[in-house]
Amino acid sequence: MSEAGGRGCGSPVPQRAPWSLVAATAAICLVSATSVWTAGAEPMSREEKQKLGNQVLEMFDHAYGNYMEHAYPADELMPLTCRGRVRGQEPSRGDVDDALGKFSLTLIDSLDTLVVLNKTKEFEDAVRKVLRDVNLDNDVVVSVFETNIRVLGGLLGGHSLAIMLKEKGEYMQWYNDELLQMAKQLGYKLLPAFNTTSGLPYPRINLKFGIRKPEARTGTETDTCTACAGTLILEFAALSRFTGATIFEEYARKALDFLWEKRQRSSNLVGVTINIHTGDWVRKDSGVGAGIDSYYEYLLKAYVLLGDDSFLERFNTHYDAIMRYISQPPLLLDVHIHKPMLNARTWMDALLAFFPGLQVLKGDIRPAIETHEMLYQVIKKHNFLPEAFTTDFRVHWAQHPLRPEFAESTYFLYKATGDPYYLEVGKTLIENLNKYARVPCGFAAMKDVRTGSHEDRMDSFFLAEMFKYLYLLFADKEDIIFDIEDYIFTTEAHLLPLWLSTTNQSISKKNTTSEYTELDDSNFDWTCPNTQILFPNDPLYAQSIREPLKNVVDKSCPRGIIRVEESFRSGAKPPLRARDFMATNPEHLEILKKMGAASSIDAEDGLRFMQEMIELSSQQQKEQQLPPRAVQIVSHPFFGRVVLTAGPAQFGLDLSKHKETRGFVASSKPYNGCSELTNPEAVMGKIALIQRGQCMFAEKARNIQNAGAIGGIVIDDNEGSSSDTAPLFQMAGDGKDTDDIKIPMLFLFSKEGSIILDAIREYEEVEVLLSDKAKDRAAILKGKMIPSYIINSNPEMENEEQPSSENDAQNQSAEQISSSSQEVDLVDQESSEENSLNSHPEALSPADMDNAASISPSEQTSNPTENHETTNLNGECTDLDNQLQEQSETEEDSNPNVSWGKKVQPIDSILADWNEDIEAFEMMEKDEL
Ligand code: DMJ
Repeated sequence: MSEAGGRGCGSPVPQRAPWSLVAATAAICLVSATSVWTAGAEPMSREEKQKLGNQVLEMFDHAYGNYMEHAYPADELMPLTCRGRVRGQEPSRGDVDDALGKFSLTLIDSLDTLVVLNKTKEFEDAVRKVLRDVNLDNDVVVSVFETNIRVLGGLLGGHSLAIMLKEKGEYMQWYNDELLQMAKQLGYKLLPAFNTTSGLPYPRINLKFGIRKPEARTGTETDTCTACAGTLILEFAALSRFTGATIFEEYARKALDFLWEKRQRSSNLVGVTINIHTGDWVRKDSGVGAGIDSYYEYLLKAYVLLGDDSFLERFNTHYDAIMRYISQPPLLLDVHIHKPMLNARTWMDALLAFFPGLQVLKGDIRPAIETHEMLYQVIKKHNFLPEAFTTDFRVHWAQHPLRPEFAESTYFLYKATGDPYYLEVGKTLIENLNKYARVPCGFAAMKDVRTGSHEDRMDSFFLAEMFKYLYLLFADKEDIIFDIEDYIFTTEAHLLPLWLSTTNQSISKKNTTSEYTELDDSNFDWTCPNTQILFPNDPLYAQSIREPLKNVVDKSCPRGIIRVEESFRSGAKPPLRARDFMATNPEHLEILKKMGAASSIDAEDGLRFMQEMIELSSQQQKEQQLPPRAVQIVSHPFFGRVVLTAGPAQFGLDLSKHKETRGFVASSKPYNGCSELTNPEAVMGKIALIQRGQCMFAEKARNIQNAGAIGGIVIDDNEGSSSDTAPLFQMAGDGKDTDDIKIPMLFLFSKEGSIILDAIREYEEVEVLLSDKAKDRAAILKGKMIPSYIINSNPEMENEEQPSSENDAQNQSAEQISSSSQEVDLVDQESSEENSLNSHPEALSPADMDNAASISPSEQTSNPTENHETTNLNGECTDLDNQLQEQSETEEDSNPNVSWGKKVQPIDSILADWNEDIEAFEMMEKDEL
């Protein structure tokens, strides 16, 4: 979600009808407040902002350059294996793959980002490539929603900026609406999806064969998500208004009208999924995140772009309901549409991070600041926003596919408040991306924010959205070659010009079913000139809202969060929550007895209590399991940048309780490790690589341990298996006592394993770190004289950082070493829903005698003894993670395996090392991985 920067109140808006002017200024007049705004955080200098802006440009080049060099014309880059993701050639990831239509998705999604980032020449080249290479007629079943927001939106955003550039007279002089023609062709390909009695589109369509033909392999679905049906109007209306072909806008309006009619009338909420034939709600839970998010976004933005009051009225009706039921500041919690006082779950998903940005557009800043602050603290705890996290801020789903929503909200909050605090937030996002997600061949999604492990995935929205918002956050007006305030951002951050509101508008109300009345003034609350209300003359306004929430995440513990939640509610005694329940407490027993009997409120509490109990108990079951581990490649040219998700073993050294194990890897002979090793000299003191199969995991462990190995990595023998597509599992023992196995053992699927095997072939000496969580690069490079640009992945800093003398070198080294290591978070687990799309049972089934204790990802979690937060006797939260972390740091100091890092190196050797590392880094940058 998003909206362009913003024209100040009173600025002339040419070519816009009066109502459109109101809409546009309502949305963006907040910006006028920014120029006068100074809040608690230190202002950021122009130089610093420019430096950060340049860093964003460099990062974009790294992502886009690697895509173009190694993946194009494929849809997406696989940044770990440095190749393109071609649908059908990789194991299916389920619905996620429905975005891939063999139409060079990343290139199309990146088009208007190139212009925003001032890369006009590259834009011109990219447009030529799209026109030359992209085929929209492939026999592929794609998601209508994703194709609309990413491809249709990408083509329209590209067209919008192409005509802007052409008009300026320097670039794109040859352009003759070719992107628009492609967009129109694609629009017609999507239209058959709307062939339902309701007018809601089918969720998928075959680009070549449509819906109904037998070859289409789709058209049998009955349900779609609300966002899927309700996120079309901006692109479809733009297509109609650009081309004059009214049909697109009409279809999108009809779908929106139907959703509006189907809203739950007493709560004014909509569910997550709906039957496209009957209009019945299939999932009756309702939130602002996954499945619904951009439906709300598009109602408000349709009003801004099209100036149609009915959209504002609908948005406001829904918004009131959201603020009444779902908003539980600083949380946003899903509820049931029929029983909106009943929470539908105890966790939140990462997609809702767009909502503060939408609230800025609406003009409701206070809750936007609160939710954003809460999200930022979750990010500070885990470096990224996990896909889902619980109300007590534990990880629920551990992945993070480099989603842009939080950056988007940060940008809008900065525009609205001018508070430099949000620039610092952006700086942290940049640092974390470089530190934890950057790999030699692009940026890799986080497979698990707790371990820091990567997934071989760089989604196109990372280029479409993340870099735009980050760049715009630090840019001044003169840093952008056009006026961003003349455009609205789609949900994929594609730019559509506001002048469309006055173009071909006669088509807009044909065939719509709803009747609209004149809007009363309440619909325009918070719009210009109400900045006085938004920004009372208190320069610390935003900070004063954030202040009480400063420690909301750190201070929370499973019981503490209840107090936090409740402290935001007023009035009656809070209901008993499952997490608080104690069977020994007579008061609790009394409340239980009353539930379901006395009143409807008690009944609702009872229902919620039961639901929470079920969820809690399944969560507790999961917490009996072990979480995934990390294999981090630390030797050059990887330098800790590549982190692979590994399965733990139920025997051997438990890496969560002990120091990590670091060593060079060596293949064992026989490779299956099922008999005494014939190459003990090769594996002695090293981490042995063994192939899965032929015998028990424990037997392999004993054989390599007897040969002197300090650890073992079992690599799956099912070719092509990957943690991206198969649920991870723990290696079980052999049913006997395994106490004799002292070394750590980890499991890698074949794809991750082959990254190490390829590295050995290429570089011979490959050193890895086995741990519960990827370690900070500065700690990994301890004692190595490596320029910090390698650690920070910012080549720009090369000149600044080179030490001129031995002393300088030593100081620099010390500085790097002191960099903090990551927090340890042991307790969280993924839920079964997380990988329901990704699970490949065949990859799991043991093809041999390995008795894998197969667990679904939902079951991957930590030992209960590893609970990271507890309540001490004084009722305060204590953080066992920190204690464990401290403990492990102390142990590390005395660890002979890492003592090499402290040895004093003569200067010649330091410089030799350094040169070697620089060379390696340069090679790496040339993608010789
Ligand atoms: C993007 O494709 C769009 O922002 C969409 O609305 C939902 N989220 C993804 C990125 O997370």
